[in-house]
Amino acid sequence: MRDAHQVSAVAMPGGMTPLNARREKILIVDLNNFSTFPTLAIGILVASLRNAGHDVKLISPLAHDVPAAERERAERFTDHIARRIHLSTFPGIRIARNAARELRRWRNERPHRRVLHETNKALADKPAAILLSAYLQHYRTVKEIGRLAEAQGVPMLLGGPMFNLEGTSEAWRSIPGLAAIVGGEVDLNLPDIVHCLTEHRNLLQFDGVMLPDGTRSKAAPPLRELDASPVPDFTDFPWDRYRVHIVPLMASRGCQWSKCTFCSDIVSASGRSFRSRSVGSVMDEVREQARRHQCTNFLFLDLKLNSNPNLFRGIVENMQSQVRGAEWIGTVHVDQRADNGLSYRELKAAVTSGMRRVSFGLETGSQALLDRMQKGSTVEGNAEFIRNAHQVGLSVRATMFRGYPGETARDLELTADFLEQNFAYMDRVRYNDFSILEGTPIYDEVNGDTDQLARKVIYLDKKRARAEYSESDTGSVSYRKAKARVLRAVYAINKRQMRSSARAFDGLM
Ligand code: B12
Ligand code: SF4
Repeated sequence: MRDAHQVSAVAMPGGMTPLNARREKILIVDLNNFSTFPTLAIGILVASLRNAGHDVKLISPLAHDVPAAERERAERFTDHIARRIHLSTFPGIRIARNAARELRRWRNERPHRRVLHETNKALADKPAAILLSAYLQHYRTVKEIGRLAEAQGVPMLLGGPMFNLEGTSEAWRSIPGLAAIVGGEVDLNLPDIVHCLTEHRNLLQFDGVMLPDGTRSKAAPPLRELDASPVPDFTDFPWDRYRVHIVPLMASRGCQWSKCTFCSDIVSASGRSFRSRSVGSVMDEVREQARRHQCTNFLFLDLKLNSNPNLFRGIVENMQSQVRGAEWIGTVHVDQRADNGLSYRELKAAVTSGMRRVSFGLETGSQALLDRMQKGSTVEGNAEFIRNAHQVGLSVRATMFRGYPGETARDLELTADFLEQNFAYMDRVRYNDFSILEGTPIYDEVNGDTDQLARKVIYLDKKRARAEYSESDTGSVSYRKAKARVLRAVYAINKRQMRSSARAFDGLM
């Protein structure tokens, strides 16, 4: 028998109010398993349900000894070799490398026995529903959990950053045990959705819902009332297992620029269109989380913390008065606005207010390529930013990629020049192979049947929302030589210890 305590009435779409909203047992499994901090989306879901009176149980794999992947750290020579193989364009190596990649992906995406075991145990308690927040690489785990939920007669609700893409929900909707997929930000209406689910009412009254039979409601609009989103509840995460206590938060969602042709963040459920919170609400959250977790370290997960320079400045001005000794990090975009919030003086003030590390999308050292990507940045602007940030005391991290469609040996040479010239000012470079993700302008370009790029598409992986494409001209000797230079420069940067003031934040981004 379920608990059936009355809770305060919750608002329904169109002003309906359920008369018998009950306290329900809800099970949530965190499919992300970070070794260093709790998952923001899960904290929001838990808080939203608990604030409405529900009894939430969270399974965090780390608490059950499931190994969590560490991200970046000072690299060894073996990391350099692994990257060279990973990014190889030499035709002979490519075939073996691709097979090894597939194998690794298959291994990484295997459902973890312990997660399934713990979930099954919790399902035996007959919660009213099980909720999963999934990245697309979690498909097989979600499928297995769906089977377990179905066997126990517990409805499963699925959400996550990419389910606002119709093709993706479509590719996932036949998973067993699934009651519905939700593609939208549910900070405020999750209790209503859960209420309808457990009462077997029509979920299509909510925006962004797809049912297993393929029927769906209209797309969910981006959530505007961000200040009304609950303070995330991270109390069930295994804090004793984190090497340093760090609280993740978001001061804004989306990106004010929103133009980069490759960017899939801005097509995600929470990344569509820019919205920012008030400084007051961000500071309330900072203070409250510091109190709950005796923690002074914060990780801003905003796509672009300087989208609204006033918000960035507000954080800088207020942080120390809210949490004495606060240290924090975030990601910015070095755009060309007259006021982008990233002047030398502003970066210096940020360091005084506890900022220790900054990450940004450098992408390439070629202006022509930056322009083709519509990155909105200049090579000189990026270089100036890196030097300023380093000089004021920040640890600088940059993300970059190889293989943007049409990239030439010359583009790579310029990238190598850039890294060699700015080597001394950077702590980490994350250098990946380029992926084309669904919903992005570049995806539409390669997916279109009229464009010549379309001929290079190998296949569209709908479940993972990405296109695999073949590259031309990247196997040439000059391209490979230039790439080897870039990789040497990346390794020279990454093998160093990072700035000591920022070490608590190593490997987080
Ligand atoms: C910050 C971030 C990180 C951080 C922290 C991650 C974290 N979860 O805390 C770090 C750097 C660690 C990280 C790592 C990775 N990330 Co990441 N990350 C993000 C980013 C920028 C924001 C995530 C976030 O916190 N959003 C804020 C919350 C509030 O939004 P949300 O998660 O969408 O949740 C809302 C709704 O979706 C909905 N919802 C969510 N879950 C559920 C569940 C139910 C039942 C319901 C009803 C609704 C619902 O309501 C929520 C509240 O509004 C997103 C981009 C983006 N715009 O989302 C990428 C993103 C999530 N990451 C992505 C990826 C691929 C990764 C990596 C795999 C990258 C890599 N190759 O290493 C790793 C995975 C690490 C791991 N799992 O072990 C992809 C996932 C795409 C996919 N394939 O599904 C994204 C979308 C980026 C992208 N566009 O490609 N990431
Ligand atoms: S600046 Fe960053 S978040 Fe904004 S569109 Fe470009 S890559 Fe995406």
